Amino acid sequence: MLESPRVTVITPTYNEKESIAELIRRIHDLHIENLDIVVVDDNSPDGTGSLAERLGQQYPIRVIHRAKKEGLGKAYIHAFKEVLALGPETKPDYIIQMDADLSHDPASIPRFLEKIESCDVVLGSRYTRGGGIENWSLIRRMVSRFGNIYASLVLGIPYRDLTSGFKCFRREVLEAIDFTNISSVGYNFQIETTYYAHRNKLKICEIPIIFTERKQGTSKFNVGIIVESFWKVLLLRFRK
Ligand SMILES: Nc1nc2c(ncn2[C@@H]2O[C@H](COP(=O)(O)OP(=O)(O)OP(=O)(O)O)[C@@H](O)[C@H]2O)c(=O)[nH]1
Ligand SMILES: [Mg+2]
Repeated sequence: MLESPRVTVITPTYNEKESIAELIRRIHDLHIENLDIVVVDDNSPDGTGSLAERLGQQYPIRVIHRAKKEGLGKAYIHAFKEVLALGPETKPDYIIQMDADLSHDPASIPRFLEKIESCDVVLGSRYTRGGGIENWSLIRRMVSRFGNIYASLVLGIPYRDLTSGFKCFRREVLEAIDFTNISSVGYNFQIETTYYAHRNKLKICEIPIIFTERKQGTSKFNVGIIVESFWKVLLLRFRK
């Protein structure tokens, strides 16, 4: 029998001590073979990093500790590089990225793994049939909707949810991306990885997800993140 693919789930954390244990437990309870979890913590003042270390005694987790908060884009790039540098025996075939605040439901992971068999990148999409958002204010919905339409028009790419943070990549896709080109810290990071995959003529698929607003912890959403996305999408459009 063929061995099941190796899967690594990466989740960045900054002050997520209320949700990280439940997230890890719910991923683990899916009983997916050959699955590892990487937590990338930016020295959370609430102790998420040390809590994740303790959870590592019970679950297959690796914790990357970074010295200071630098935004989720930097945290992901750090984790991607570490995972891609593993030896051939331990390198994952598929890499899933998801938020740690339970806005992304681990129960969707098997659908990502099914879809990635026939695609290079799978986007968890809130704006495709069957997808949606629970408990977001009208203003947050409008910002997200507008941001997606704007990015899709400026970049000329047809996907419906470009800012989603719940995604799955074949390892080769991440190997082909030059991360030195990526400087975004906020949602634009999500747009950039998908844009580079699109430019490399890879097959990008969307599956519906329901995004639920965080119930615990504090939001890191701010105007700076929106402003960054707005102008960096333009820069991206005109970059060779
Ligand atoms: N390591 C690291 N993780 C971060 C950083 N900023 C955000 N995150 C994590 O990235 C994920 C997404 O960030 P969120 O703050 O949930 O962003 P959001 O879902 O747009 O907004 P809210 O849920 O309203 O806060 C969460 O798991 C955060 O803990 C950061 O600077 N460093
Ligand atoms: Mg969130």
